[in-house]
Amino acid sequence: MALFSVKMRSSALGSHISGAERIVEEREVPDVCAAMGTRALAHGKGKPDSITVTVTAIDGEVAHIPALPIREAHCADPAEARETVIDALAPLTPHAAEAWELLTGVRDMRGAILFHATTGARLEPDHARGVRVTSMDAATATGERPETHSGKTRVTDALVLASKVAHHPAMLAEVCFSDDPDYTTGYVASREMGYLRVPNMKPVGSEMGGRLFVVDTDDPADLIDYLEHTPVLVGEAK
Ligand code: WAQ
Ligand code: MG
Repeated sequence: MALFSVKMRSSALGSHISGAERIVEEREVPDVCAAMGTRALAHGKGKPDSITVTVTAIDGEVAHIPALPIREAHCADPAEARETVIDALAPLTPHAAEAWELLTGVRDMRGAILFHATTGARLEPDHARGVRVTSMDAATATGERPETHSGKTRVTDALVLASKVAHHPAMLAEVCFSDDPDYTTGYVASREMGYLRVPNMKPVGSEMGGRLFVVDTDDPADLIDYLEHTPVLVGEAK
């Protein structure tokens, strides 16, 4: 069955306010467009003066992949979180501690760092922006009641992204924490370890935040194309 990508972005005076993306069946397209418009107008960051909704038919089949299973680490403070993340990365790269330092040192990136597992070098073409993962949605979002999806949580969004990311063979692991000063739980994820939630990755009130992908490839062009463009629907955990 043909599916459609629906993307929304809103801005005011040329600066970005919010964005959203869904992959849905044709009959859901009108409701999803309406819901995105409503959400864009109600966004806490302010009233947009421009809302763009783009609907694109997806050519061919969309890959369905399972969600990573969720686990929880117990970390009392950022020092324990650092240890948990470095322990998780250590079997995959000799540069695990450098990956942590790099991730916790960047600011205001829109995308993710690509971190070469063998050398610790950065592979993303634009270091200020990073690589942005798009073209994914929760498979449960398709169906009779698109409005049930509108309350999707931060964890669901992160799990969908992490599951798409982990699925690529050149991807060894991901580490993420939000730049939202009030949200201090991050995660480390991979095909082997699943999605491990890591509390207290940063102190409350900190504006640090970012994403880092530990990769095993010398030429990331195919990987970047997959992350940016290959449509993926993420189903229930296996
Ligand atoms: N692709 C790549 N990188 C991204 C993307 C994307 N689509 N969206 C955000 N980033 C990067 C960017 O550098 C942000 O600063 C950083 O990730 C954090 O983004 O289970 O909310 O959207 O409770 O603030 C984790 C939930 C929530 C953990 C992460 O990230 C849990 C979150 P945010
Ligand atoms: Mg954020």
